Amino acid sequence: MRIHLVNPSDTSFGIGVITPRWLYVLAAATPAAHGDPVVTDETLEQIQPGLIHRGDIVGIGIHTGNALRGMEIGRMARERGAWVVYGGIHATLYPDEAFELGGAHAVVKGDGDVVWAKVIADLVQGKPQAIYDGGRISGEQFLPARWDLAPRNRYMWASVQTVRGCPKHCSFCSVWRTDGQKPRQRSSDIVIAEIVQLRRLGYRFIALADDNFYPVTLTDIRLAEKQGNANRVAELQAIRAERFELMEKLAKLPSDMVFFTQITMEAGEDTQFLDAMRKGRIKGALVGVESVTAEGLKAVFKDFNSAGDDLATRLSTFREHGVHVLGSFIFGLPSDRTDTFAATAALAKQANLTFAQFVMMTPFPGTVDFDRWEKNMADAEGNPPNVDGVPLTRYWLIPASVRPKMFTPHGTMTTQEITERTQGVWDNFYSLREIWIRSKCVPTLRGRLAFLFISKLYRQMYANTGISSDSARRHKATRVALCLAVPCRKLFEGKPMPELEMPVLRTSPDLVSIAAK
Ligand code: B12
Ligand code: SF4
Repeated sequence: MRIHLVNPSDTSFGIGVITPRWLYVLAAATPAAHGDPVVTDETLEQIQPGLIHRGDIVGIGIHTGNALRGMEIGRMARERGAWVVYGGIHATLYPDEAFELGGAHAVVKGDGDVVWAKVIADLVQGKPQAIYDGGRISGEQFLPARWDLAPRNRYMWASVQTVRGCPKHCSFCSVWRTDGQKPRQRSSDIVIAEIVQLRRLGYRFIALADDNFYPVTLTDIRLAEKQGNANRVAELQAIRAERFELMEKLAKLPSDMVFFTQITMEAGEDTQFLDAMRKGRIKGALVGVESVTAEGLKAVFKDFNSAGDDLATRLSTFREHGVHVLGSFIFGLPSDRTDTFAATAALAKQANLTFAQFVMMTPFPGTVDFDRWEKNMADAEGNPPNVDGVPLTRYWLIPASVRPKMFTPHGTMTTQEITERTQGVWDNFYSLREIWIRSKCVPTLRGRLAFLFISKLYRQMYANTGISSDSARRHKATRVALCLAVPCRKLFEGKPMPELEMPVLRTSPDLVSIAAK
């Protein structure tokens, strides 16, 4: 009996940008008595059905975007006589689909780190429960991943999670509802130990795959102080101190390492935090800008973001303190007008963004937007429109070739218009001329060329994740991305450092005072 872990994907590039962390965490959660699991990441290559035998256990992790492919794999595995188990955010939200359409014997909801061993034990006995609730485990229980099982020289970035959960409540995001609003932080020593293991293996570039790397803002602390809530102030300061401690320790790692994370814009008013990020070589961060207008931000419950002139200043502050920004924007919000596209493109330049992504409004399950949309879609009898018999409100089950590109009709623009204008903003931001201007952020000619390659790869890979305006364009983008991926990956390679020691870690006494400021 073998255990398989499969990360589904319709498209395989041979090279992956970021390691799908869950695969290697679940590998770590697999009891040693069962041997090393067979790990298949379909973003690299498709699964070989012949590897799966009667009595094997096949664990499949799905998010909404790859759920349909995941269910195809599950049916195939079940036909071959294997036990089929689903996990991941989509299975957590829609366990019934995995049983009805994906050949599931069991579904794990929530975190898999602790419960996976019990699932395996039950399957070995031939007595699985239908649903296992892995819950929201504490930061100390997060398992370090089995990086020794990741194929060598196939990924550009490894991924390590330092905190899970986010205190905000953006309407388009499911994280605060599924992962919770209470930050669950891992101890900095455990995070550093995992990163040291990765550097020993030759990974220089690490994505800190956090929901929000800045879970406590200065405003949060000020508010708690104003309310005279001493316990809350102490709790927030402890979380903040832990962040500084982690960044101090990152700074002690080899100087060729580069980290990237996801963060809210509020960090732009906390220059002490940005300076610590720079020192810790967290050289870039995805910042959810979402909209350049105050109405747009209100619509997505993100009015803690800045708008107007203040927005460009806030974003530029990151860059001034040595942190590059990948700005993330949403198009298709009810308040968007035809001039929003040009205004967004102009802001992206004015704010000195190094990278940007422009996504189309999509109601993801588990979000406030989805609940609202699902209600609005129903007719008088409560039935939503459908495509070939599949309700639009289960759009992920509609084959990609006939799946609509936008789901929320816009008041003043057609879907085609929004798609084309979105595409125009991508083309403009990633034109050779614009990339070359931005590449000035790296000092050498070689570096600038590398920047150009990576920018083009990013743009092409993104064109494949649903925003492209037609399938011919999507296929072309996949071909170009395939050609760019191999040379790009080489740029990320590091010489393995098998002798690398854990840095001497001594908590600096300054940290307590930093946190208190
Ligand atoms: C890092 C990250 C990224 C990175 C890296 C992705 C990668 N290759 O790993 C980048 C920036 C590239 C990215 C891109 C996108 N992402 Co993203 N991402 C995340 C983030 C913050 C962390 C993922 C992670 O590594 N977690 C750490 C691992 C260990 O946790 P995990 O995956 O949840 O797995 C645990 C459990 O779910 C469970 N489990 C998972 N699988 C299985 C399988 C089995 C068998 C079992 C038993 C258990 C199990 O056990 C695991 C361990 O506890 C999540 C938020 C989140 N909290 O999940 C969003 C998230 C997954 N992303 C999301 C989205 C929407 C996207 C994009 C579509 C964004 C966009 N608009 O373009 C793209 C899609 C990319 C693609 N084609 O796949 C959504 C998905 C929503 C949904 N319903 O599917 C999330 C939930 C965030 C959100 N805003 O709601 N993402
Ligand atoms: S979009 Fe970002 S800030 Fe908003 S709830 Fe999700 S993780 Fe938090």
